[in-house]
This record gives sequence, C-alpha cells and structure tokens, in this order.
Amino acid sequence: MCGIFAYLNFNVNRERRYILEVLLNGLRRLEYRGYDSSGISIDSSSISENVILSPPPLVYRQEGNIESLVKSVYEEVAATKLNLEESFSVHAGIAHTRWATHGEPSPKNSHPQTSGPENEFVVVHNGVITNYEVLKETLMRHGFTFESDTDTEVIPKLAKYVYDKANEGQAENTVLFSDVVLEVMRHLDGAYALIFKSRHYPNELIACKRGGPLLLGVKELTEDENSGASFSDFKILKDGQPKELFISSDANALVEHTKKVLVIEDGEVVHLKDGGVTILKFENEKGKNSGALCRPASVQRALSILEMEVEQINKGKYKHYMQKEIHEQPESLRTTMRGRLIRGGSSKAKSVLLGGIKDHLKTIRRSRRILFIGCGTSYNAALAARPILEELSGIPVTMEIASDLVDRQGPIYREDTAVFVSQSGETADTLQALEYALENGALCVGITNTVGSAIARNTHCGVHINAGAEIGVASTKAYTSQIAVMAMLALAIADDTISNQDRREAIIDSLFELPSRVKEVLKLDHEMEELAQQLIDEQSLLVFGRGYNYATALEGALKVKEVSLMHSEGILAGEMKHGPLALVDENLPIVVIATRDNCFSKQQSVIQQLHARKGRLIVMCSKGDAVSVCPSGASRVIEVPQVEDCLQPVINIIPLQLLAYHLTVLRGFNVDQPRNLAKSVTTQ
Ligand code: UD2
Ligand code: GLU
Ligand code: MG
Repeated sequence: MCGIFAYLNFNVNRERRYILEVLLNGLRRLEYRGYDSSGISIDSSSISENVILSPPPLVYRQEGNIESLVKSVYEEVAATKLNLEESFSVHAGIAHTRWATHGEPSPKNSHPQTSGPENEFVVVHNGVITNYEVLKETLMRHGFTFESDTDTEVIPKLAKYVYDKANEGQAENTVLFSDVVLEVMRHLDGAYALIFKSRHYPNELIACKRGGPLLLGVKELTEDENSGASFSDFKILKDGQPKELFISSDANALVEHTKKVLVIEDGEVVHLKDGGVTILKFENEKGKNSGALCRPASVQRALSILEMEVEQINKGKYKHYMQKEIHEQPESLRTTMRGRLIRGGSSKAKSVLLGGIKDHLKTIRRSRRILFIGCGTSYNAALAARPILEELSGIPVTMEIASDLVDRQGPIYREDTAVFVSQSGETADTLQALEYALENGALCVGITNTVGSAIARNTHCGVHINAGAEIGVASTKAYTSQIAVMAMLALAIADDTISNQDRREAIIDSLFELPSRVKEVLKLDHEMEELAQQLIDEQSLLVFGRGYNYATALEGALKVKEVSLMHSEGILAGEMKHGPLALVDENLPIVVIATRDNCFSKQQSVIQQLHARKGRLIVMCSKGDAVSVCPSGASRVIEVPQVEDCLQPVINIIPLQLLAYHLTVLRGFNVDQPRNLAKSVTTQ
C-alpha cells in the first residue's frame, strides 16, 4: 500500500519551487493509494563536485492528507528562509504517501525514514518488512537508536551500517551506492518497493523492489523544452543529454510528464546516476545466500510507451473521481468490449474474441473445475459472472476469497483453471493465492485492469479489462468491466458448442447494447440523491438479492459501507428465513432486487413476506414492473432497463453506486478516500 515518487533532473536547471511542486504533485496523483501521512526529501543546497561530504538532505513529514504536507512544507521553508528560487542543474528528490501498517500515522512514522540525525540515508517504502524485529534488535546492539514504530526504519539504518562497515579504516568512500542497496536487500524479507537517497551519493537515486509496483519514467528534453537555459548552462548541457527521470508506484503520476516508461521487475536495483540508468539483478531469485562475492548482472531493457492520456487522470467536470467513474461507465464498457465482439454476418456467427486466452481455450474447456479467486469488489464481480459461466460451460465453478484459500491451503489440482480477478493486478492476497495455484500446477488466468501488473505478468494468460485508470478507492467502473469480461470469457469457452448458440447470440446482442442501457440507468442519478437524502441518518441498510443478483446485493452493500460508512449487508434472499428476517421492522431500510430473470417469482414472494412484516422496502425492478412488483406502501421503487439476465448485474449495481456516492457526500465524508481504506491492497 502507499505511493512512492521520485524526481531527478539532470543537466536542466530547475528551481527549488519547481522541484517541490513536481514531488508534491506526484503525491497528489498517488494519494488514492494511501493518505494517512506523507513526506518528502530534497537537498538543502546545490551540491558541487569538490565538496567532500554534502549537507544532510532535508526531510519534511506530516500527518494527514497531501495538502497538510504541502502546507507544512511551505511553512517550514519560510521559517528556515530556504530560497525557493535557488536553481539546481542536478537534483534528486523523493516523496511518499503512506498507508500505515506499522505504527500510527504521525510525523515520526511518516516516510522518508532516516538512518539518523544526519540523514545519511533516507528511504521511502511501500510494503512490509517481515523480519524487521530481528534487524532492529541487531542494529540496536550496534548502537542505533530508533525513533519510529515503523518496520521501514530498519532499512536506512541498515544502509548506514553497511556503508560504515564497508568504509571502515578507509580514508574515502570506496563502495557504490548500488552495492550498499544490494547488500541491504539481501537482508530484507517481505514485500517492498523502495527508493533510497543519500548524502554520500548526492544527485543519485536507487529504486528496487520485491513486490509492489514501481515504474521509471524517462523524459529526454529537446532543446526547445530547455530553451530557458542561459548561456552558462549551455556548457553543462554539452556533456550530457538533459533529462528528467521519475519513479512512481503508478503510471498515473508519470503520464503528465512522459509516456516513456520502464516497468521495474522484482529483484531489480535501478541506479540513477550522472543522467544514466543502470539496472542490476541477482542471477538467483532472491539474491539471498549468494555470498558477498556473487556479483549481480546488469540487465538491458527497453522502454515501453504508456497507453494512457492525461485526461484520464483528471476529474473533468465532476466533483469526485468516484462520481466521474460511475458516469464514465458507458464509455469504459465500450473500451472493454472494443475489438472483442464480432457482429457476425450471413455466413458467420456472432462471437467473441479474447486475444489473451484464445490459445488456452482448449485447456480451459478440458478442466475439471474453474475457480474464481479475488477479494472485495473483484470477488463480487466474479460471483456475478459465475452463473453464466456454469450455464454455458457446464464446468463447476467455485468461488474463493483469496486470503481464505491461502489460509486453508484449499486443494487445487493440475486439472483446475484458476481465474484471478484484481483491478490493480497487485492485490497482495490474490498474488499469494496465485503463487499457491502455480505451485499446484493449475492453469492460471488473470483478469486485471493494469497492463504490466504482477498478476498480468505471472498468470499463464488472461484478459485486460481496459476500463481506464480507476482512481476512486471504491471500485465502480472496474466492477462492471470485470463482469463484462467474465461474461465474454464464458462465451469464448462455450464457443464450440452448438446447443447454446441462440443463447450466446442473445448475450452478444445484449453486450452490444449495454453501454446505451447503462447511459439510461445513469439518469436515475437525481432519484438516487433523493433516496440518499431519506436514508442519511440511518444506522444500517440491507440489500437482498439472489441468482445473478446475489453479487449485486453484496457489491451494493459493500459500496454503501466502504464510502458512506453506514453499516450495510448484502443478503442472499434464499437465506432470508434462516436468520435475517428477524431484523425486519418498520425502521430498517431494505433494498430488494427483483428484476426479471429466473428468480423473479421467488423475489416477488420475498417482497410479500417482507411487506407482511412491515418492512421498509426499496424495490429495484425492471422498467414497467413497478405496479405489479411493488406492494402498495413500498417506500420506494427503482425501475431499471432490462438487459439479458446474465448482464443485468451490470445495470443493477449502478443505482446502488449512485446511492452510495450521494449518501457519502450528504453525510459529509470523503468519497474518494474513505476512512482506513486504500485503493490497491498490496499488503496482507
Ligand atoms: C492485445 C493488446 C492490445 C491490442 C490487441 C490487438 C496489450 C496489453 N494488448 O489485446 O493493445 O494490440 O491485442 O488485438 O498489448 N495477460 C495475462 N494475464 C492477465 C492479463 C493479460 O497473461 O491478467 C496476457 C494475455 O494472455 C495476452 C496479453 O497479456 O497475452 C495481452 O492481453 P489483452 O487482454 O490485452 O489481449 P488483447 O488481445 O485483447
Ligand atoms: N510498512 C510501512 C509503514 O507502515 C509502509 C506502509 C506503506 O506501504 O505505506 O510505514
Ligand atoms: Mg477494492
């Protein structure tokens, strides 16, 4: 969890104010990943070549959101009379937005964490160091005193220890920055992405990772872009191509600067120095037990180009990302399906083409079982797709919450197909389940929104949902795109059977229409705002669904609880009499989903029974059904457009997303950054 960001300008003059803004802006872009505290480190003065030891880097840290850091940075800068106009032709700065795992949010626990009062090494960290206690004990025995409660603090201290040890008895520094970091890495267990800055290695940065995403962005400056440079700068420019280098946990924070990126891989150590980039990697996987003599190899990699536009990461006309992303769904679904639905013609049947799995369809069809594995919203999306996958493929489909599968070490076999669903592609629990399934020989299929993510890379095959950047912590458009992809997956698997051809064609027709139906259902926005107004002071909300819309009940309730902080529970309507009915009275609001499908008559009877107990009902039904479905006196009806039954969950979730959104805004909570939650859960 959390976001890390770094900015290094080389042979291009940048004022301190500019450097600060690039770093703080990077954090603003990453804030959705974690936002309980944040910090940055910059240099106190420009560092000339002949200085023996450069001054300690400055570190600013603050509790709260990024704007509170911004405020405190500028206050401290003013108080210490630091010159914002001071220009640096080379400068390395690092930044971090935290989502605490070890130690409460506070300035001392914020990152950068430091090696000690002189800030010889400062480090930003995403993830968890599992063996930090042992390391801390050892370092304390060597005289280090710790000031934070974080696991992270052992890292800069260990770096200082390694550095001092290597230079014992030497008049000058004899080790490379990368050697220090490689040695530190050999001692770290757990999952992490790290950036190091050091006063012993001015104007250099090191990034490395084992788990957690990290990208390097490269912007080579043309003469035009550098036209502000004065004549005296020109001398410097001759020696090396001026450039700006960025490191970030997410492409979001890079795209406004450059589209040229390198996805840093696990075990790699990326060293930025003198305008160059060196990548080192140990031959063996962990670099552990490799002995001090084992040298890492240097790796050559090509830059890739981000397929992302700056507009994607701005809110545009909307107040919040969640709102934007809800309203974007006609468009995001269109991109999800683009190029993947084939209209057919006189001689050719309608079909779907999923380039990422077409070569694996035979194996999937032969599997004895399909497992859907995910967490939170991604799990719910898989649950929504399960009935159609079972129906079309005839293969048993089981559902697994990733952490639970790993806890149980549930049996997985070579004959299984395991489908891993994760928006970010970096969800720690899902990744662990993936590792487990790979060990057990299952075919592993990924469904993710993030090209280059760990799940995309480590699965045998998969499908990118192409929903575009999702920034609101509560997933909305990724959910509907995941369902669309999994419905297409079911269609692709069943593509070789004649018996369900008509059914498949009907679903494909409905997929074509889906974006316009979604547009229609979005018109309920105002109605949902009114409903939210009525529910604003409630303690609790139940959502009843079944069949295709069991998932809608779970996901609707999840949306409400995660952003509006109201207790909410999704209930399988078939279980009503086995407990939940006891909760029903005239006060507790209950949403019942009763759109047209094979469970329709059962849901009508559920409504009757709830009504008989004076339940306070909000009924969601298909257009035109309001009068027949709702008992007189039902407090509210939500009429939604009807689509093919298996796609109805895509439509039905939208009013509930809108409800959750408006409830949150009306209750005065932060929609995009709900309390205690962060976007990609990269820790367990
Ligand atoms: C690919 C291209 C797309 C376009 C299209 C043209 C990419 C990322 N996509 O889209 O830009 O050129 O072809 O037909 O370059 N994969 C996994 N695990 C996952 C997700 C994906 O292994 O979790 C693999 C997948 O098996 C495939 C590759 O990644 O080999 C790309 O998957 P995709 O869904 O983007 O593929 P496609 O054909 O829709
Ligand atoms: N484990 C570290 C901490 O608690 C980093 C958490 C994060 O990834 O933000 O400080
Ligand atoms: Mg989520």
